Amino acid sequence: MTINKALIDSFIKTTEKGAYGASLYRGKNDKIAADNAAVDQMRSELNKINMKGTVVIGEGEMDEAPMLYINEKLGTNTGVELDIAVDPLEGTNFTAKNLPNALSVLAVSEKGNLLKAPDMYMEKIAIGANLPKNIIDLDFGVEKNIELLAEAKNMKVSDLTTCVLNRPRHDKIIQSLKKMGVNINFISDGDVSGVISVGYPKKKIDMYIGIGGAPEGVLAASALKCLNCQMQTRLHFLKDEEKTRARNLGIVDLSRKYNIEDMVKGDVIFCATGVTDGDFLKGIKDHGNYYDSETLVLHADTKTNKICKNQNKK
Ligand code: VTB
Repeated sequence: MTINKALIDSFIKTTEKGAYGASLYRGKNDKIAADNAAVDQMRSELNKINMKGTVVIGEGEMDEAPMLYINEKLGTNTGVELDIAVDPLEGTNFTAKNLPNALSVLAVSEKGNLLKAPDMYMEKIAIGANLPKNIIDLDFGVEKNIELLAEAKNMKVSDLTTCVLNRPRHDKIIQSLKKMGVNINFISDGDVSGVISVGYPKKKIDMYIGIGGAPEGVLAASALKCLNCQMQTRLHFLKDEEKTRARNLGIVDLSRKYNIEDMVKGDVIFCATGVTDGDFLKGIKDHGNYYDSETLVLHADTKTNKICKNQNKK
């Protein structure tokens, strides 16, 4: 079953509002205030939608997050049952410091179709569209994955570009890439947009690789599904307590490798609105009585892939 197309406008409005809320805190050096404003705006908009919505990826458990917590019910409690993954402010640092690439993001599926990813780390590898299925695999290691991709794209390894989150935990990956002469596009945060960049050839990112947040992984997988790309992930546990949390969310095989279909089943909608100007989208532009926004809108079943530019009343 396809998610009703008319609902898409409501979800666009939701990330627009989230982004607007966060934009009020651009450059104010207050990550928490920016995040709270995004959450607040997003939640109030979601509650206007005619749906029986449930948060499956959100701001955390009920006892730690007053709003948009996992299992929170959203909407007017009429109509279709939907699962909702939110990252009201992806890039709290970017917003606080007024740096590029902060986004307000959500993904929506029918009930039961999104992986309930716990708030912990996840290994991620992603490549673009029109490549042989399942050529990459987290177990192959960096070298083999790079060689296979170069072969499939008929490119020299030294002409490939990867996107990597700049963290000490990626030192080994970075060393391997350097040894092979692969170009690296480092990002300081925001791996949702990092992963998605493989879906847009103009961005010239051939592969995304590294460890980032698991919730962000499922959001990125939702976008890549709409873009016919490939991604594989695996939860990355630092503590035993995280394993318990994963089991509590229904995950049985803790070392499972997930392909996109395992994380996002059936139809999916993805919306991301720019908070600060970025690689994909312009940020919120405040004109006093109204504000401009740019939203990346993806919908699997209708193959929607567009940037929606709106003028919004406050
Ligand atoms: C990751 C990444 C996010 O924060 O969660 C990262 O997925 C946090 O990583 O996109 P560290 O613990 O290494 O700082 C983001 O970059 C931004 O929320």
